[in-house]
Amino acid sequence: MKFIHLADVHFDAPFTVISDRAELGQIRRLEQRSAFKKAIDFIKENKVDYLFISGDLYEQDYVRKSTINYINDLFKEIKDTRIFISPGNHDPYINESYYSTFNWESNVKIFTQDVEKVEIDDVNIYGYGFNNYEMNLNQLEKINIDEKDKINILVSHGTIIESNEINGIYNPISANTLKNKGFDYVALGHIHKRDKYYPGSLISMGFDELGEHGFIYGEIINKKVNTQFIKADDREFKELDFDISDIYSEDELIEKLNQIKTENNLYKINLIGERNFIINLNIKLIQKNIIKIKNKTKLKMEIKENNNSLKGISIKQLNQKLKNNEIDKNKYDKILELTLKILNN
Ligand SMILES: [Mn+2]
Repeated sequence: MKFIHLADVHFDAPFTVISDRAELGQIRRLEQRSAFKKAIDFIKENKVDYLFISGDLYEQDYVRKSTINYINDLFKEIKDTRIFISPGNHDPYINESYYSTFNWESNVKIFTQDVEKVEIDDVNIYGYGFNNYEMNLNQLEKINIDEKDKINILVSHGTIIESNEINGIYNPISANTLKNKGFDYVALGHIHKRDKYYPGSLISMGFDELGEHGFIYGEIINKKVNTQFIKADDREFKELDFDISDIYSEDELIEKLNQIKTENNLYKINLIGERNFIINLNIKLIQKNIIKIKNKTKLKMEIKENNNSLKGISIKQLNQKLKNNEIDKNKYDKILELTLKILNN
C-alpha cells in the first residue's frame, strides 16, 4: 500500500509577525494552497491509497469557509484515496469547528478524542485527535494491536516525550510506550521540524523553521516500510548576518542589500557591526525576498570627550545625564546618534 503523510499545514494562518511586508501573509497563504495541491497531484499521479493528515490542517481561529471548501474540493479529486485526519491543537474537534459542522467528502475520516480503529483490507488504522486547544488523555494506553500480521498505523497529533515523566498539554506520548505498541508506521504531527514520526510542517511558518518543507511518501510491501521526503514548499526561510561597518550611507546599504542573491528564498537580514549613519530603511526600496530586517548594529564610538569643541561638550553633558540616571541607555544612544549626525555635518 502507498500513503502520503503530511501535517501542520496551518491553513489561513495570518503570518503577521514574520515579516515587515504587509502582503507577505497573503503570499504565504497562496503558497499553502499550492503546496497542498502538490500533495494532491502527487497522490493522483502515483495512485496513492491513503492520505494521513496529522493535525493542524487549518487554524481554527482564522480559517474561512472558502478555504474549507477549497480543501474539500481537492479531496473530491482523489476519490479513490482514503483520507484520515487527526485534529490537532490548532484545529481541535470542537462543536463549532468545520470538522463537526461541514459536510466533508465521503472518503474523509475525521478522528475525535476517542481512539478508533478503521479496518481496510490488510490495513488497520488507529487514530485520535484533539477535542480542545489542549489535551492530555493518555489515549495511546488504550490501543492494543490485535492483528499483528496486518499493517498497523497510528495517526495522531502530539508530543513525543523521551523521559519517564509523561506530562504536558499537547497530547504527550511516551516514546517507550509507542515503541512497544509495535505500529508499522506512526504518522504524527505537531513538531514542525522533520523528525522520526513527524513530516514537519508542509510549508515553513517562519524563521524558526529553516530548511526544506514538504511531506512523506511511503510504501509498505510485506510489512516493510520505505519512505521518502517530497519537497512541497518552493521556498526556504534563511537568516543572514550582514556586516555594515564599511558602509557609510543608507543608499549604499540599500544597494548592497539588493545585490544579495536570494533566488526564491525568503530572508531575514540581521544588520551587524558598527553603524556610521542612522538606519531608517524603507522596506519598499529593498528587494522583495528580504522580508525582515533586524538592526543589531552598535553605534560607532569614536568620540573624544576631552576636547572643548561643541561636540565634546555636548557628549560630556550627555554622559553626565546617563551617569545621573536622568536618561536611560536607549535614550542616550538615540540622542548621541542624533547629536553626532548634526555636529558631524
Ligand atoms: Mn502545528
